Amino acid sequence: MRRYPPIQLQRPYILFYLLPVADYRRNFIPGGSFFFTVNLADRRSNLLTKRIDLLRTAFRSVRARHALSVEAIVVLLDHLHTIWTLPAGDADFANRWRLIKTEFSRGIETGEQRSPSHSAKGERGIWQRRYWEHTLRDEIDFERHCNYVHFNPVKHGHVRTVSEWPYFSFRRFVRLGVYPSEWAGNREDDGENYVER
Ligand code: NI
Repeated sequence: MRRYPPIQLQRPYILFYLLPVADYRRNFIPGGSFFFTVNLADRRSNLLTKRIDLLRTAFRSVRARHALSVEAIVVLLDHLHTIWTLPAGDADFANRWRLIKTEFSRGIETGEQRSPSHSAKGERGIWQRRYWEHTLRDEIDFERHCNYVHFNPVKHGHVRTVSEWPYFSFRRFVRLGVYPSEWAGNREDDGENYVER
């Protein structure tokens, strides 16, 4: 009588495909994973995508000097949303943002309008000084905010389907097996209170 392999043999394959999905959530560190919304001062500006090269350089240079894991990011015309993980015991995201903003601004020709508070401190007027920070609570919160980040270009009406947007970490997530390439978003994760102006 012919013997068939036990069905359990298939399990490693299933695990192989499931693991990467679970893996990205494991990057969550309690008290060390953050969601940010960071805005340009001028909301009619498109400097972030127009000078995406500068923004990439600014991120690269801060990452060369400080531990910083960018878990997810979307760059829109005038603002960005991103999820960072910092090493345990180091929650100094403020300094990292200061460096990124300063380096980006340095590459932009001067002459922008400056608010009185920017002028008073001798700062450039490219970025809004304040930004939104939310410390992610758990892996579910982490996952929801990743979904929020990647759906954002559709939310803002820049593209009709998620995969059309060029400036975000979506393709990395597709490679990891987190999303199918035609991922249509998860509207229930598209919370109203993630601070969009
Ligand atoms: Ni947005």
